[in-house]
Amino acid sequence: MTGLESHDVPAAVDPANWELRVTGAVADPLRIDRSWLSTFPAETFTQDFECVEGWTAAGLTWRGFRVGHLLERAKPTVQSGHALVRAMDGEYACAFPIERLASAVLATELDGEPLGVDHGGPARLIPTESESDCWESVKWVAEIEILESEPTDADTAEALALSRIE
Ligand SMILES: Nc1nc2c(c(=O)[nH]1)N[C@H]1C(S)=C(S)[C@@H](COP(=O)(O)O)O[C@H]1N2
Ligand SMILES: [Mo]
Repeated sequence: MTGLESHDVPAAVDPANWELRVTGAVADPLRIDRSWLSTFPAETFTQDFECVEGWTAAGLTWRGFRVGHLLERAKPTVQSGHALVRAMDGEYACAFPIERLASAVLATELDGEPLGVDHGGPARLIPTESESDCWESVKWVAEIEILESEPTDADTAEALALSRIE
């Protein structure tokens, strides 16, 4: 019991073959597997999660890796100001200003256990600021694409989340 709601896991989500790619406007594109990810400094924090559909999960304790540490390895170009975080299921993607993304955590544990696939494991993005939208908490993160201009059509997360209301 986490307090999070349960949603279907899309068929394309395959945790056994998970890796995270950092692509786009970077000097060094990365493919990060679980063992490399585990060498980055980890941090733990507790937050409430509130969905725009009207439910809240109180006091979730996440553990994971600050996205900024991954971006330091990839070296975004000086012109890059945006990023698109894509889920393993293909269609779902959420845009961020790069500074906000750098402060987010890629969580691999929830409440002291490995994050299960039902709640976005192996890796779920958790923005660390208090003001964030539920659809920014991207489950099954597979790719961070660094961009020099703000994505429009590819940023599907808000519309998909709002389409679930009523
Ligand atoms: N890949 C992906 N991530 C996603 C979503 C989604 O549909 N696909 N929905 C978002 C929304 S709107 C919410 S409220 C939470 C739901 O998280 P839960 O399934 O763990 O309750 O996931 C967020 N992350
Ligand atoms: Mo949501």
